[in-house]
Amino acid sequence: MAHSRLELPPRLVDWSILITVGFAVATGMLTLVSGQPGDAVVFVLHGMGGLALVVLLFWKLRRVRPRVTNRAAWNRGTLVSILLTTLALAALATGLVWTSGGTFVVGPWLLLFVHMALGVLVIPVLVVHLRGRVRLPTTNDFAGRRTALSSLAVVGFGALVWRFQREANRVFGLASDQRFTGSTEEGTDAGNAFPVTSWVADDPDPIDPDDWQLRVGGAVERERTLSTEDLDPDSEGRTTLDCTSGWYSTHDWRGLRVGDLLDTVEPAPDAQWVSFRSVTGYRWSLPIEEARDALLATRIDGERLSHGHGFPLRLVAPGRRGFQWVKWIDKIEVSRQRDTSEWLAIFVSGFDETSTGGQ
Ligand SMILES: Nc1nc2c(c(=O)[nH]1)N[C@H]1C(S)=C(S)[C@@H](COP(=O)(O)O)O[C@H]1N2
Ligand SMILES: [Mo]
Repeated sequence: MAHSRLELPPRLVDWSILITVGFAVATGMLTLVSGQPGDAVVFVLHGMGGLALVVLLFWKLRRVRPRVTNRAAWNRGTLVSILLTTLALAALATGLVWTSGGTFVVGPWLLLFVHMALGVLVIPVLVVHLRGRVRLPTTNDFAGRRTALSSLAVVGFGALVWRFQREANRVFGLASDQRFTGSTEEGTDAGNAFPVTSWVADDPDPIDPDDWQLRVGGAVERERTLSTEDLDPDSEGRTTLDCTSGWYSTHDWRGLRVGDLLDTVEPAPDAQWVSFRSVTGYRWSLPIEEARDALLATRIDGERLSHGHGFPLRLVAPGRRGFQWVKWIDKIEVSRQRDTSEWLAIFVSGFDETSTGGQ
């Protein structure tokens, strides 16, 4: 069959969409653990991937439009396809609006969070959509110059439009308060007066400093238990908390350097990880060398840390995203292997408390 210049083989388009969606989802997930300035490329690639998807979807929708507009041609898969298209376009639109400085909230969520939720929802619907449809490409679909040229065009379009959007933002002064992560500023230098966020369900009762103890143990020479009087907040640092839901806040934090605390318990020579655990079960770990430079904060901009922000002790981990800055810490565990259960703990911590009548 002869193709016009603008007609690409359907399978080439479909596979390109699948690859690009995979790329967008993967880079999107990666942004959630990217917080160092050197990680900026992840956000850039994610944006370019999304924009490349716009061209591909344009091609695809042009092709399948008759199947949707003609009601007689509908089958069970049509609704799934429409749902998928809607989700994908909504994910692209919200991403585009957010990165152009659109800041509106949807219920309790910043638009960036809505964008993420839509992106995540695309995955299961895409899986249903693909069931029984996947046809492996023949060499003919991908053969030759046309494939190379159209791939180049798609990637080039993504990169060019991304560049254009940045330039437009600059000219019109849009999104000027966004960090490289896309987060916007909230309550910098305002002491405790910045957003209190719990990732899922953590909402412990205020901690009585007289009842609280910090246990430091695991792969160490001698375990230690500290009370609030033992905490000597002699270190400080100006650090940015950057929540993946789309805001950041920069403060002068004061507290104990984790390295100083570790020196007093003497980690085993082959210890690799330090896990910071909350009274709620929420936890996160850092490689031991990185952990040494992190801060266990008791104060913020000269104020005592408030309950909402993690009193009596919260982790300040430079270059890490907000969800890794554990609040209400009462346990520090040094270990040789990474605690992989933390990936589950950050989602489920806090739920058991509600079921036992706590708050
Ligand atoms: N124990 C515990 N620590 C936590 C969380 C949580 O839900 N439980 N949420 C994290 C998330 S998602 C963010 S963005 C920051 C928010 O800190 P803040 O409430 O002081 O702004 O705390 C992190 N630390
Ligand atoms: Mo967060």
